[in-house]
Amino acid sequence: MKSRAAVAFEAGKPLSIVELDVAPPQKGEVLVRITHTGVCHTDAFTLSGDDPEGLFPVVLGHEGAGVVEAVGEGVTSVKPGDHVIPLYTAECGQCLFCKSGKTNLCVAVRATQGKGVMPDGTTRFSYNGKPVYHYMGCSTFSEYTVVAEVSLARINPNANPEQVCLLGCGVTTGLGAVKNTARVQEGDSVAVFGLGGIGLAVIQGAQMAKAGRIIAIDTNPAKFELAKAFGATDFVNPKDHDRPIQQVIVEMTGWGVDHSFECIGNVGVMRAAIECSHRGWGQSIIIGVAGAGQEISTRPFQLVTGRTWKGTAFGGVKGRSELPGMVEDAMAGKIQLAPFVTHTRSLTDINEAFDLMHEGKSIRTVVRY
Ligand code: NAD
Ligand code: AHE
Ligand code: ZN
Repeated sequence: MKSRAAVAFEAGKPLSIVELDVAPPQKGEVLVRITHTGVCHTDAFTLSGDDPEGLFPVVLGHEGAGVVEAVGEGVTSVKPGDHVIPLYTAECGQCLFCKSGKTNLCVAVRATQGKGVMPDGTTRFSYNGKPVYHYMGCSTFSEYTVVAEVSLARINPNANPEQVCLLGCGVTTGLGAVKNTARVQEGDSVAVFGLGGIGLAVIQGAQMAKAGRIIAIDTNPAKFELAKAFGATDFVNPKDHDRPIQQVIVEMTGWGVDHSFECIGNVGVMRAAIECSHRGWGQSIIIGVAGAGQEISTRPFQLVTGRTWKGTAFGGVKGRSELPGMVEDAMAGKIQLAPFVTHTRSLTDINEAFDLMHEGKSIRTVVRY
């Protein structure tokens, strides 16, 4: 079948709106009609050419919501008409990782996903007879996409897809990082570096956990207003200080914060984030994705003196088990999604979503088909 799609033909170039050919779903696969997709910084990161797993031409996008159009052989957990959110972290329930009870990092389709192909090693997308790669097992920048059955969460059909698509990545990642990875407790102090969709979701999660002080840090002060609305108590622009930002945070708090979160993808800021965490028990959670060749460093003394460095993918959330409940929570007003949707665009204007992100004007632009 034909599908309208925004294709990244080359790194560093705008997406092209074209009509792709989409092959039918094979065994264990599902054809989904995407109705809405967010644009996450990770899409821009891969488009930039900095992603070691980046492949071109590719259909990017991993923060979508849609409706099942058709299912391949053996698919039992979803049927045509079901409302779904594609998952870049699958949940097969069978692999060592799923069964461990310790992680959400299912490996059922991860290896082929990282190579831009379906589990059988081929693509369902093509353009002028040539294969076009899949992305993160989702490829939500195509109206019709094919994903593995294990990469779909079935959700309440009455949910607002323009908002709940953000549970496909940004908001879930931030909330989950607080709840599952850091396990923030009532009264804890928190520092959040980077106030995009991820950082603001961390702030929302910290407020839900009844954190005490929530320090919001960004070089773009325009982000502070929304951070305040989500519950941040203190606002720091590193550009206002002539000393390392970790020093500023330690001075503000005495010994540093109980939890810090890096939501940018900047290895220098990752260092600042661990170094502003509390002597003896502070921890820092890396959420940001850093480019090929980048490495983190700090004095080992930072860890010797009781700090813990951690990371999180999709906030440690198991998508098939947990996303349906999070969608219910959003519908019940327990999770706020509306403030994240600062802009909407049609597919033909999807490149504006990237421009708005790079200009620091948007939190999330949601693209509708
Ligand atoms: P975004 O571009 O919307 O937000 C980033 C924010 O960081 C911006 O507000 C920007 O002004 C701020 N910033 C940039 N440099 C800064 C600096 N030196 N000091 C302070 N603030 C600075 O991005 P996003 O969509 O919120 O994503 C954030 C990061 O999280 C990206 O690296 C993305 O790839 C990553 N991410 C990771 C996961 C995961 O599962 N681990 C999930 C989603 C996104
Ligand atoms: N491809 C990159 C890594 C990218 C990465 O870390 N992705 C995050 C999700 S970002 C969502 O916006 C993640 O979940 N990672 C775990 C995984 O299995 O991909 C690289 O460095 O190769
Ligand atoms: Zn993302």
